[in-house]
Amino acid sequence: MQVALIAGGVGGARMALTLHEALAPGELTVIGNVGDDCEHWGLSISPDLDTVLYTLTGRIDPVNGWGVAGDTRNLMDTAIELGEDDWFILGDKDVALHVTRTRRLQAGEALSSITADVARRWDCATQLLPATDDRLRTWIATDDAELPFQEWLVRRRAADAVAGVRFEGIEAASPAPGVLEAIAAADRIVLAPSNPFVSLDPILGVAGIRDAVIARRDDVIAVSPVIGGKAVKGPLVEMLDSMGHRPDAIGVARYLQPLAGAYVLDPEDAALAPDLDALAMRAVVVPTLMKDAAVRTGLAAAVLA
Ligand code: FO1
Repeated sequence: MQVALIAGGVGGARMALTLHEALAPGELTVIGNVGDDCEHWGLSISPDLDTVLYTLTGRIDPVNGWGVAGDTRNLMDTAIELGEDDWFILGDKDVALHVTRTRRLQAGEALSSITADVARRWDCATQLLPATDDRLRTWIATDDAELPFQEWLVRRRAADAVAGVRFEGIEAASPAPGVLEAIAAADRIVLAPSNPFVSLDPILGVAGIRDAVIARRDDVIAVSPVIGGKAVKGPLVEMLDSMGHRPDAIGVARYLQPLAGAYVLDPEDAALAPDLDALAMRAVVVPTLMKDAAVRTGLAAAVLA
């Protein structure tokens, strides 16, 4: 069975692991968000692609959900002594990946090629594709200013209410090699429990991707990133509210309605299932908090059924 997962953020990486564990090698393709990419200390960083790589290869820091487990901060400590910014944490092992990516991008290699090579070297049987090889950057509009995504999320701790989101470069961006093919060839397309505004939209907004998913709506299933009115991680509920959407699992379902014919709700939200009828979305109720292998197995079975 071929499965394409559209994924961003920590929820996207956990869903990738859920499907990766359930499927045979080579059956899963993850299409990852690059809108969160940034340059820091001169390094090219792709947090969402790296979080998938670290999660699928057993390297992920289980507490933060990003970065490498047990990583040290020797390089960072010295960089700070020398006057570099201290607000974005880069562990030593993580930096090694950014060094190789930066060097290879500067030599003219595509991000998709570098990502595939890293996945191969780390024996990752799942194919990981950036949505695009072109430069795409998410900007967050607040009442005072427009901020680069990581400055808004990490430096300012998502404290500023979101008035809007802009994807710099998206009009000119083309899908990376294999992205549209993976969507067309998939038996099942999964929209991860990711923030739809800042994790899914910068993927879906790349030329042709949204239309390719809509064309497959009957085979598309979205997993709610909201459980009991709370986001599993990140400022999604506040964003739903500030951007005029219902701040719960149905608010997200409405937003994804044109794309997905089925929607997974956690049992905590089972009472919301009838609301999906009006959206022509089939309700699937199964535990979605991917904290242990038993939940991941059950969620994968429900999504792939
Ligand atoms: N998140 C934080 O909250 N603080 C950090 O200092 C931080 C550093 C960081 C470095 C590399 C990386 O791949 C991810 C990092 N993240 C950090 C997480 C990142 O901001 C978010 O997971 C995603 O961008 C959200 O999709």
